[in-house]
Amino acid sequence: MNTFNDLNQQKKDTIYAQAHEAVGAFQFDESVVAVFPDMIQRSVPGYQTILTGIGELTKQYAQADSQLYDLGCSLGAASLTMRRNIQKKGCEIIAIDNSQAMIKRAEEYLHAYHSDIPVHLLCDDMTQIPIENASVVVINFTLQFIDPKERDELVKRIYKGLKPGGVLILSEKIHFEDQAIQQAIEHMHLQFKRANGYSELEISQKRSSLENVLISDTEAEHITRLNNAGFESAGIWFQAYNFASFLAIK
Ligand code: GEK
Repeated sequence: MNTFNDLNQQKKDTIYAQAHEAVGAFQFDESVVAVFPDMIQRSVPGYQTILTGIGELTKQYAQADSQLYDLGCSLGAASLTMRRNIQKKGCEIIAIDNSQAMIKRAEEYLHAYHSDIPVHLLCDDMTQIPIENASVVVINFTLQFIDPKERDELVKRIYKGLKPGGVLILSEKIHFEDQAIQQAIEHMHLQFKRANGYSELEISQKRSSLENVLISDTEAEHITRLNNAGFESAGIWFQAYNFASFLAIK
Protein backbone atom coordinates (compact mmCIF):
# COMPACT_ATOMS: atom_id res chain seq x y z
CA MET A 1 0.00 0.00 0.00
CA ASN A 2 1.18 3.51 -0.73
CA THR A 3 2.11 5.57 2.28
CA PHE A 4 1.69 9.33 2.69
CA ASN A 5 5.37 9.73 1.73
CA ASP A 6 5.32 7.40 -1.31
CA LEU A 7 2.49 9.42 -2.78
CA ASN A 8 4.65 12.51 -2.83
CA GLN A 9 7.66 10.45 -3.96
CA GLN A 10 9.65 12.12 -1.15
CA LYS A 11 10.37 15.24 -3.22
CA LYS A 12 13.19 17.01 -1.40
CA ASP A 13 12.75 20.48 0.07
CA THR A 14 15.36 22.72 -1.58
CA ILE A 15 13.30 25.95 -1.47
CA TYR A 16 15.96 27.90 0.44
CA ALA A 17 19.03 26.00 -0.84
CA GLN A 18 20.05 28.87 -3.15
CA ALA A 19 20.64 32.42 -1.93
CA HIS A 20 17.51 34.58 -2.44
CA GLU A 21 18.07 38.29 -3.09
CA ALA A 22 15.27 39.13 -0.68
CA VAL A 23 13.58 36.47 1.41
CA GLY A 24 9.81 37.06 1.30
CA ALA A 25 7.30 36.05 3.97
CA PHE A 26 6.67 32.30 4.02
CA GLN A 27 3.59 31.19 2.07
CA PHE A 28 1.88 27.83 1.72
CA ASP A 29 1.94 27.93 -2.10
CA GLU A 30 2.54 25.36 -4.89
CA SER A 31 6.29 25.22 -4.27
CA VAL A 32 5.76 24.36 -0.58
CA VAL A 33 2.98 21.85 -1.34
CA ALA A 34 5.32 19.94 -3.67
CA VAL A 35 7.91 19.30 -0.93
CA PHE A 36 5.69 19.49 2.17
CA PRO A 37 6.05 15.94 3.62
CA ASP A 38 9.85 16.17 3.34
CA MET A 39 9.90 19.72 4.76
CA ILE A 40 7.79 18.99 7.83
CA GLN A 41 9.57 15.74 8.68
CA ARG A 42 13.03 17.31 8.42
CA SER A 43 11.96 20.42 10.37
CA VAL A 44 9.64 19.23 13.14
CA PRO A 45 11.12 16.75 15.62
CA GLY A 46 8.56 14.18 16.68
CA TYR A 47 6.16 14.86 13.79
CA GLN A 48 5.57 11.15 13.03
CA THR A 49 5.20 10.28 16.72
CA ILE A 50 2.60 13.02 17.07
CA LEU A 51 0.63 11.61 14.13
CA THR A 52 0.73 8.16 15.75
CA GLY A 53 -0.45 9.72 19.02
CA ILE A 54 -3.31 11.52 17.24
CA GLY A 55 -4.39 8.08 16.00
CA GLU A 56 -4.29 6.63 19.52
CA LEU A 57 -6.21 9.59 20.97
CA THR A 58 -8.78 9.25 18.18
CA LYS A 59 -9.33 5.61 19.20
CA GLN A 60 -9.93 6.75 22.77
CA TYR A 61 -12.00 9.88 22.25
CA ALA A 62 -13.93 9.71 18.94
CA GLN A 63 -17.63 9.43 19.81
CA ALA A 64 -20.40 7.83 17.74
CA ASP A 65 -22.31 10.19 15.42
CA SER A 66 -19.88 13.06 15.91
CA GLN A 67 -17.59 15.22 13.80
CA LEU A 68 -13.78 15.24 13.93
CA TYR A 69 -11.97 18.38 12.77
CA ASP A 70 -8.49 18.81 11.28
CA LEU A 71 -7.87 22.58 11.32
CA GLY A 72 -4.98 23.69 9.10
CA CYS A 73 -4.90 20.22 7.54
CA SER A 74 -2.21 20.84 4.84
CA LEU A 75 -2.07 17.52 2.95
CA GLY A 76 -4.39 15.79 5.42
CA ALA A 77 -1.86 13.70 7.41
CA ALA A 78 -3.84 14.08 10.65
CA SER A 79 -7.13 13.36 8.86
CA LEU A 80 -5.64 10.15 7.46
CA THR A 81 -4.49 8.95 10.87
CA MET A 82 -7.84 9.88 12.44
CA ARG A 83 -9.74 8.09 9.67
CA ARG A 84 -7.71 4.90 10.17
CA ASN A 85 -8.30 4.89 13.92
CA ILE A 86 -11.98 5.80 14.32
CA GLN A 87 -13.75 2.83 15.88
CA LYS A 88 -17.20 4.36 16.38
CA LYS A 89 -20.13 4.51 13.95
CA GLY A 90 -21.47 7.64 12.25
CA CYS A 91 -18.28 9.75 12.38
CA GLU A 92 -17.20 12.22 9.73
CA ILE A 93 -14.05 14.32 9.38
CA ILE A 94 -13.96 17.98 8.40
CA ALA A 95 -10.52 19.08 7.19
CA ILE A 96 -9.86 22.77 6.57
CA ASP A 97 -6.98 24.72 5.09
CA ASN A 98 -6.94 28.21 3.59
CA SER A 99 -4.34 27.26 0.93
CA GLN A 100 -6.09 26.12 -2.26
CA ALA A 101 -2.88 24.37 -3.37
CA MET A 102 -2.82 22.30 -0.13
CA ILE A 103 -6.50 21.32 -0.41
CA LYS A 104 -6.09 20.26 -4.03
CA ARG A 105 -3.20 17.93 -3.17
CA ALA A 106 -4.90 16.71 0.04
CA GLU A 107 -7.82 15.51 -2.09
CA GLU A 108 -5.43 13.28 -4.07
CA TYR A 109 -3.92 11.81 -0.88
CA LEU A 110 -7.21 11.11 0.79
CA HIS A 111 -8.72 9.51 -2.32
CA ALA A 112 -5.71 7.19 -2.68
CA TYR A 113 -6.94 5.23 0.35
CA HIS A 114 -10.33 3.55 0.61
CA SER A 115 -12.50 4.34 3.61
CA ASP A 116 -16.22 4.46 4.37
CA ILE A 117 -15.64 7.40 6.72
CA PRO A 118 -16.33 10.67 4.87
CA VAL A 119 -13.71 13.43 4.89
CA HIS A 120 -14.99 16.86 3.82
CA LEU A 121 -12.11 19.02 2.60
CA LEU A 122 -12.79 22.75 2.72
CA CYS A 123 -10.65 25.64 1.56
CA ASP A 124 -11.48 28.18 4.24
CA ASP A 125 -10.14 30.21 7.14
CA MET A 126 -10.29 28.06 10.27
CA THR A 127 -11.17 31.09 12.40
CA GLN A 128 -14.38 31.54 10.41
CA ILE A 129 -15.94 28.08 10.20
CA PRO A 130 -18.58 26.71 12.59
CA ILE A 131 -17.45 23.94 14.94
CA GLU A 132 -20.24 21.75 16.19
CA ASN A 133 -21.03 18.25 17.47
CA ALA A 134 -17.26 17.62 17.72
CA SER A 135 -15.58 14.80 19.63
CA VAL A 136 -11.99 15.37 18.43
CA VAL A 137 -10.48 18.63 17.16
CA VAL A 138 -6.88 18.57 15.90
CA ILE A 139 -4.79 21.68 15.29
CA ASN A 140 -1.42 20.25 14.29
CA PHE A 141 1.12 23.11 14.02
CA THR A 142 -1.29 25.78 12.75
CA LEU A 143 -2.40 27.97 15.69
CA GLN A 144 1.13 29.43 15.51
CA PHE A 145 0.23 30.96 12.11
CA ILE A 146 -3.02 32.57 13.36
CA ASP A 147 -3.00 36.22 14.42
CA PRO A 148 -2.29 36.08 18.20
CA LYS A 149 -5.29 38.39 18.83
CA GLU A 150 -7.62 35.74 17.31
CA ARG A 151 -6.28 32.70 19.17
CA ASP A 152 -8.31 33.02 22.41
CA GLU A 153 -11.59 33.36 20.53
CA LEU A 154 -10.84 30.36 18.29
CA VAL A 155 -10.03 28.10 21.25
CA LYS A 156 -13.22 29.27 23.02
CA ARG A 157 -15.30 28.40 19.95
CA ILE A 158 -13.67 24.97 19.81
CA TYR A 159 -14.53 24.38 23.47
CA LYS A 160 -18.16 25.35 22.82
CA GLY A 161 -18.33 23.10 19.72
CA LEU A 162 -17.02 20.03 21.55
CA LYS A 163 -19.33 17.45 23.09
CA PRO A 164 -18.78 16.62 26.78
CA GLY A 165 -15.77 14.27 26.92
CA GLY A 166 -14.47 15.63 23.60
CA VAL A 167 -10.83 16.66 23.13
CA LEU A 168 -8.66 19.27 21.48
CA ILE A 169 -5.22 18.06 20.37
CA LEU A 170 -3.03 21.10 19.79
CA SER A 171 0.57 20.80 18.53
CA GLU A 172 2.80 23.88 18.42
CA LYS A 173 6.33 25.18 18.27
CA ILE A 174 6.84 26.78 21.69
CA HIS A 175 9.39 29.12 23.23
CA PHE A 176 10.70 29.42 26.78
CA GLU A 177 10.72 32.43 29.15
CA ASP A 178 14.12 31.43 30.53
CA GLN A 179 16.68 32.67 27.99
CA ALA A 180 19.31 30.04 28.83
CA ILE A 181 16.77 27.24 28.34
CA GLN A 182 15.51 28.90 25.14
CA GLN A 183 19.04 29.04 23.71
CA ALA A 184 19.88 25.47 24.68
CA ILE A 185 16.71 24.00 23.21
CA GLU A 186 16.81 26.14 20.08
CA HIS A 187 20.36 24.92 19.53
CA MET A 188 19.14 21.33 19.74
CA HIS A 189 16.47 22.05 17.14
CA LEU A 190 19.07 23.60 14.83
CA GLN A 191 21.25 20.52 15.25
CA PHE A 192 18.22 18.38 14.33
CA LYS A 193 17.79 20.37 11.10
CA ARG A 194 21.52 20.17 10.28
CA ALA A 195 21.48 16.41 10.92
CA ASN A 196 18.56 16.21 8.45
CA GLY A 197 20.65 17.82 5.73
CA TYR A 198 19.64 21.50 5.90
CA SER A 199 22.54 23.89 5.22
CA GLU A 200 23.28 27.05 7.23
CA LEU A 201 21.94 29.10 4.28
CA GLU A 202 18.69 27.14 4.18
CA ILE A 203 18.26 27.43 7.95
CA SER A 204 18.87 31.18 8.03
CA GLN A 205 16.71 32.01 4.98
CA LYS A 206 13.84 29.86 6.33
CA ARG A 207 14.12 31.61 9.68
CA SER A 208 13.84 35.06 8.00
CA SER A 209 10.84 33.93 5.96
CA LEU A 210 9.02 32.75 9.10
CA GLU A 211 9.69 35.91 11.10
CA ASN A 212 6.33 37.54 11.97
CA VAL A 213 4.58 34.63 10.22
CA LEU A 214 5.10 31.88 12.81
CA ILE A 215 4.54 33.49 16.22
CA SER A 216 5.00 30.98 19.04
CA ASP A 217 3.60 31.04 22.58
CA THR A 218 5.04 29.54 25.77
CA GLU A 219 3.67 26.39 27.42
CA ALA A 220 2.13 28.58 30.15
CA GLU A 221 0.38 30.81 27.60
CA HIS A 222 -1.14 27.76 25.92
CA ILE A 223 -2.33 26.20 29.18
CA THR A 224 -3.81 29.54 30.35
CA ARG A 225 -5.64 29.96 27.02
CA LEU A 226 -7.02 26.40 27.23
CA ASN A 227 -8.12 26.86 30.86
CA ASN A 228 -9.71 30.25 30.13
CA ALA A 229 -11.66 28.71 27.26
CA GLY A 230 -13.20 26.27 29.75
CA PHE A 231 -10.93 23.21 29.55
CA GLU A 232 -10.29 22.12 33.14
CA SER A 233 -7.91 19.36 32.05
CA ALA A 234 -5.09 20.50 29.79
CA GLY A 235 -1.50 19.35 29.58
CA ILE A 236 1.35 18.29 27.32
CA TRP A 237 1.19 14.67 26.14
CA PHE A 238 4.31 14.87 23.91
CA GLN A 239 7.34 17.14 23.59
CA ALA A 240 10.48 17.01 21.44
CA TYR A 241 12.76 20.01 22.01
CA ASN A 242 10.69 23.16 21.31
CA PHE A 243 7.77 21.29 19.71
CA ALA A 244 4.93 20.23 22.00
CA SER A 245 1.51 18.69 21.69
CA PHE A 246 -1.22 19.51 24.21
CA LEU A 247 -4.31 17.51 25.10
CA ALA A 248 -7.32 19.39 26.46
CA ILE A 249 -10.39 17.46 27.60
CA LYS A 250 -13.89 18.94 27.94
C1 GEK B 1 -0.07 18.35 9.36
N1 GEK B 1 -1.64 20.03 10.17
O1 GEK B 1 0.65 17.89 8.46
N2 GEK B 1 -7.04 28.76 8.20
C2 GEK B 1 -6.80 27.53 7.69
N3 GEK B 1 -5.56 27.05 7.44
C3 GEK B 1 -4.52 27.85 7.72
C4 GEK B 1 -4.69 29.16 8.24
C5 GEK B 1 -6.02 29.61 8.48
N4 GEK B 1 -6.28 30.82 8.97
N5 GEK B 1 -3.46 29.73 8.40
C6 GEK B 1 -2.56 28.80 7.98
N6 GEK B 1 -3.18 27.69 7.55
C7 GEK B 1 -0.62 19.74 9.16
C8 GEK B 1 0.50 20.74 9.16
S1 GEK B 1 1.13 23.33 8.42
C9 GEK B 1 2.37 23.52 9.61
C10 GEK B 1 0.04 22.17 9.20
C11 GEK B 1 3.69 23.96 9.09
C12 GEK B 1 -2.59 26.43 7.05
C13 GEK B 1 -1.49 26.58 6.01
O2 GEK B 1 -1.99 26.77 4.71
C14 GEK B 1 -0.73 25.26 6.18
O3 GEK B 1 -1.18 24.29 5.28
C15 GEK B 1 -1.02 24.84 7.62
O4 GEK B 1 -1.95 25.79 8.13
C16 GEK B 1 0.19 24.81 8.54
O5 GEK B 1 -0.39 17.71 10.39
O6 GEK B 1 3.88 24.07 7.89
O7 GEK B 1 4.58 24.20 9.97
